[in-house]
Amino acid sequence: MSPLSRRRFLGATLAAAGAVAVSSVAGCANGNPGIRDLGASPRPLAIPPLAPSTRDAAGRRVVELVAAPGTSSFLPGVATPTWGYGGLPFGGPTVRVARGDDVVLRVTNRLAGTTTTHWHGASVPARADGGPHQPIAPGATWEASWRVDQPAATLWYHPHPHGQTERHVLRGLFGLFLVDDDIPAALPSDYGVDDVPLVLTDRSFAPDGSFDEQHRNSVGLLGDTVLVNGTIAPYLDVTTTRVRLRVLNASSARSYRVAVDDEAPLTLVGTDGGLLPAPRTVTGVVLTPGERAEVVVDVAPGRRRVLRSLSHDLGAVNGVTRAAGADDSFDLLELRPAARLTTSPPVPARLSRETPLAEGGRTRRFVLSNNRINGRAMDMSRIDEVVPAAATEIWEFTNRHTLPHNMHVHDARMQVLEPDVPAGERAWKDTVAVPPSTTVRALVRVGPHTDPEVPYMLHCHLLRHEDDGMMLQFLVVGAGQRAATTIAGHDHG
Ligand SMILES: [Cu+2]
Repeated sequence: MSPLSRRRFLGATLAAAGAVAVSSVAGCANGNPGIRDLGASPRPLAIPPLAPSTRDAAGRRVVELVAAPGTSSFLPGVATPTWGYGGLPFGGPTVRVARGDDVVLRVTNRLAGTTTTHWHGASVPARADGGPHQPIAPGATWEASWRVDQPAATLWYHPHPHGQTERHVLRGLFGLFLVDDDIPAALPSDYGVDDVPLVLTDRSFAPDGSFDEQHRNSVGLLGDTVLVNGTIAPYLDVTTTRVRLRVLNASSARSYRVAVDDEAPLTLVGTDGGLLPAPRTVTGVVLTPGERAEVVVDVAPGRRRVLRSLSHDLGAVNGVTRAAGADDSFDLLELRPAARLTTSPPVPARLSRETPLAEGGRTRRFVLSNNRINGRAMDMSRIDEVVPAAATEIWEFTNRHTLPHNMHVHDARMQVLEPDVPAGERAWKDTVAVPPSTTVRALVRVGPHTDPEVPYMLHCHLLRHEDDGMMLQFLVVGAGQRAATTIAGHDHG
């Protein structure tokens, strides 16, 4: 099959059954509509603009973001009501900050209802985290400020209102949040040229052109149309021999296995929390909702390559893998190298210089079942865990459910303990997949910010599950701080 045909392929099951044309009817079993072949001509990939910033009198970098409704045109001649940040009708500008910056993020809500803005993956004080305890009322402006002190990473921002996250993100409230530090100069880093953000979302459209927000399955809202940075069937003109792709899964429920052509080697250089200690050659990277990966793809003059999502195994049973979109294979982006390319330097053999987390702290156990954690549903007034700042602990997640889940820990630096991966090679994570009937153990370090009254969140990042209450609250405390036992005066959303 030609990678240039831009045909979308069904997963193995339907393809084997002879269902060649993608059909939403055929795919409806288990709530997966499949990926539609729109027959769309490829169009240039939209690149989210960088968010402008100013310096205030104190030298702080100030970024203003306005969340507001807009109208987008994804399908020719079809107007879709959407939400966006920073004047974009859908999605948001890329916020870019550097380690050591004192930053101020000022978010104004021009929506009809309350929202919040969470800095996913950022090490921030709990009051600046943007979770459900920092609501922004319609017309109000909320300010978050902190000193950036974490390694270079591809983070993102999105709403986190109590019970409403899926709807807010689905309508278009998400953007990238890039942290820079002294990145090895040899990694491609010209934003939008050889350092390219790819925000993966999937949507289905109702007959009136609006997003379909009704047809959820057990995993959440699964779309039949893939948008990369809001573009359907995108291509990218490439002018260098290597391109770095920063891939974010900003979807509600769909997981992707990002690959090039048919599993050609690609170079993984970073995960959620930053660069790997050393590059890894892989044939694909699975991203569940909220996860990121940075990959470097080599290209040759004039030879097109196709970034695709391939079917993969989420370890799920009874067709649940299908409900998370993992049976689908489809194109994401066509790379169109020019006839003459600028030669990029080789990928450095050493990337992150971070000291790996040390084992030895206490273990906390979290059992996932029925969209609950340890049998409990989210309660905004209850403190579930109190964690000492800067301790390294082992957090053990056991999925006793038939559904895939993933666990996002706010404010945390995480390294998953994999038997085959030596300590010095572990990736930095903040969101980890926990397939059914498995236990995932991760080293977790929170802090240095402490607050004995305002909690951070631990939750499933499949947005339907999060909204259903698959979330706990934890406080991070310093020596001598007395943790609150309940939270009064919160906004129930
Ligand atoms: Cu879940």
